[in-house]
Parts: sequence; C-alpha cells; structure tokens
Amino acid sequence: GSAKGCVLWFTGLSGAGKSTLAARLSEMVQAREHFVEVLDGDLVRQHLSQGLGFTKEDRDMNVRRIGFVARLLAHNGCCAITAAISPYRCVRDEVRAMVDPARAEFIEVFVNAPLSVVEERDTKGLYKKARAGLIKNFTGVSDPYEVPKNPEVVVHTGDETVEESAAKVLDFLHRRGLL
Ligand code: GGZ
Repeated sequence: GSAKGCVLWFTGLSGAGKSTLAARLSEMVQAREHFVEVLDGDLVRQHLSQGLGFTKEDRDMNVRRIGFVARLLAHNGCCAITAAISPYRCVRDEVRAMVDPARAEFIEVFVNAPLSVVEERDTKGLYKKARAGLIKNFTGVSDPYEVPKNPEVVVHTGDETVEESAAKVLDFLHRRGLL
C-alpha cells in the first residue's frame, strides 16, 4: 500500500451510523493490506476519555484527544478512522490543522442523517430520554450540532445502505491515491 496515512474523521449525530460505517470501512481498508485503526466514541470514552461528560468543554477535550492519537497513527502511515459526534466545527478544524499534509491527509466525512430519521430509529432509546429531559445536553435535541461546511465526503445514511456509504468513502481514498 501507499506510505501516506490518513485521518478519516466521521462526524454526525448519535445514531447516524458512524460506528457501523467505521467498522465496515476498517474491514475494507484492511483487505487492501493497509494499516488501519478505529477510534470509536464508545471505546474512547471508556479508556482515553474516561470521566469526561458532554459539556462543550468535555466534548472539545474528547475530540482533541481523539485527534491527537489519530494524528500519531496517520503520520506513521496508518489509516486512522474516528467516530465521535464531534459537534463543534471549530475543534474539528483544529484537529484538521494538526495533521501535516506531507505525511497524511485529513478527510472529513459528514455522516448526514436527518434528525427525524435518527430520532425515529432511536436504536438505543436515547432520543426518547433526551426529549423527556432525562438526558441533558443531548446533541440535536438540547445541544448543538454544527454541520460541516466543506467536508471531503458526505454520506446520506438515511437513504443509502452501509455498503453504498462505505463504497463512497473507499472511492474517495482511491481517487486520492491513499489505497
Ligand atoms: C450526545 C450522548 C450524550 C449526549 C450520552 N449527547 O449513540 P451513542 O450514545 O453510542 O453515541 C453517543 C455518544 C456520544 O459520544 P461522543 O464521544 O461521540 O460525543 S462527542 O464527540 O460530542 O464528544 C450517545 C452517547 O455518547 N451520549 N450522552 N448528551 N450523545
């Protein structure tokens, strides 16, 4: 494979399909014999960001930590896939700026599923709890989500299958010569 690494930065609402897509893409990249690592929101919050909550300060800290590790991996040729809501544009741009373009590419993937769709699915029942006021500061309900302005890739997980969305991202990596 190519020596250049990448950060595949997924951003989107809870339940939009970031983790599913990250896992599928990881398989596809691995199948092309390229080093790949997934930094998934759940595991990160269990280990790297244990104790952090969902205030703006805590989310920003969480996203910066993920960005720091993703950068280390990508600078060494790995494809680092991240899957956190990362709701604030400013901090996403901050982690983008940490990546040295000579060593790796930062690819922002907007996992764009409308709130109506993720709320209707509500696979974990979190939206219902958020609407009932049982979870405070819930992204999309009582906390902001800032839509990316210039993402490299947009996937519409509300009307695409996982395979279709994953193929879009993989195609982008191919066209950039990263696989
Ligand atoms: C948003 C929350 C919240 C609040 C708990 N707001 O579907 P999930 O459950 O597994 O994904 C969500 C996850 C979000 O953590 P991230 O690390 O991705 O967020 S951030 O990037 O903003 O730091 C959800 C659950 O944690 N969860 N409370 N208030 N999501």
